Amino acid sequence: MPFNTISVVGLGYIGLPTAAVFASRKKQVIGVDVNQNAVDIINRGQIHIVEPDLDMVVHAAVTEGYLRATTLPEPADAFLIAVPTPFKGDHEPDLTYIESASKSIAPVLKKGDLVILESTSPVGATEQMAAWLAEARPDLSFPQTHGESSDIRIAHCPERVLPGHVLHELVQNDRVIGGMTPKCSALAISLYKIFVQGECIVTNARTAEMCKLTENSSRDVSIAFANELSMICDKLDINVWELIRLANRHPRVNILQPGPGVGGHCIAVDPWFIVSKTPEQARLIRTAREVNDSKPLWVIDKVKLAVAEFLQANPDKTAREVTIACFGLAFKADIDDLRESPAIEITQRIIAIHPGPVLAVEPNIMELPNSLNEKISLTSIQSAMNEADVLVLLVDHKEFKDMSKTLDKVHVDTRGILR
Ligand code: SAJ
Repeated sequence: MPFNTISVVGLGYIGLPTAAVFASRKKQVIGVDVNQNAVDIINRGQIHIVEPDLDMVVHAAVTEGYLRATTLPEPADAFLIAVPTPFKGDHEPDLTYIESASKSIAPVLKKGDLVILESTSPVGATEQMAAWLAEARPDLSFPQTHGESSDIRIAHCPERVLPGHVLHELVQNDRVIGGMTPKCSALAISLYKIFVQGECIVTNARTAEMCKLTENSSRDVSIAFANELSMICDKLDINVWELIRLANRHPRVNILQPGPGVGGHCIAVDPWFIVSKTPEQARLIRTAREVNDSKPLWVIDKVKLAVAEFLQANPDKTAREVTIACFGLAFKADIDDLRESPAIEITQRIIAIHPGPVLAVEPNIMELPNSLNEKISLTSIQSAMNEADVLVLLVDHKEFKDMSKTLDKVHVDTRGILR
């Protein structure tokens, strides 16, 4: 077997499940992370992130001795780099984590090893990673200079799993394999075939990089179309949810759903990697980002109008006496992930401008994040429905689905829950 030991660098939302799934196939897996706390938690058989069923798989992998975490890379036969690629300044991709991860594994590389970049990356990042590795290890040969005879094989194989369904999608999804040479791709396929049941489709590294960015940009543009429609329909006094339902009866139309904006760690970031490389050409992709990023502010204007409507109907009250309840804080339905959530941004803005009490309802969490917990209280659906004067519906969690039956209050419905 070519892979006795597999190292996964970056034990976050992608790296940890990937490490755990390799370990569940009885491979020796060394997980590497700069965060000592995360390393300690994993070595206790626990997890520091939220993903359904991941705790059980990690616990089994650690207790059976297949998965071990460390802060310092150790020799392995394959290295998968799954570190964050955020953007900096004017939406320029920040490759610092890939740079430090590649420099940290370089000293332990040996002839025959495979290095895979899994992090979502701008086009050219895999070649850049190969250059960093070659610079650190002049004694080894790399595909960019030695082609098929290189000592080290390198590929880009982007992850494409949906948060909340990671363990299922890791195994079932097709995988795009972008080797720097055909032999690099072939070795990467033999690695992924350890657990991937979907098809492994070969291309080159640049196309694989662009493919991942294209997938998320395609979704961002589609959501922007739905969000733009919602703002147009609001002006024209048309129910956008009904409109989309009707338009989608056309056999070749499939419009997505408007919302309060686009959250998560990927769709609101990845399109910028295309825009920053080709600003002149990527006009639609940039505009989609701007439309989606502007949606929370549009929602805030609607909340101000809703408060004004309530005050008009209740002239004995002042704004200080108006209670607003925000329903949902997560970045999408039925998960507890609050990071990069437009619902959080909107709730924070409401707290900043509204002089009266603000309540938050989020059935998927037990306590509020630090950014909110001193300013508002976490409340049950029922008490928020009773106490609030204005309801702001931000996430279509399943728990909110039958609110419409009892709702006779002023509200802003950003997800069409009450349609
Ligand atoms: N959203 C809408 N309307 C919709 C669909 C989504 O407003 O009709 C919003 C959601 O509420 C959320 C945001 O978009 O705020 C993103 O949610 P999502 O479910 O579209 O995507 P993510 O961020 O959870 O995961 C995406 C996935 N990419 C695609 O579907 C193309 C996933 O497969 C990727 O692996 C992941 O990004 C990633 O890691 O890149």
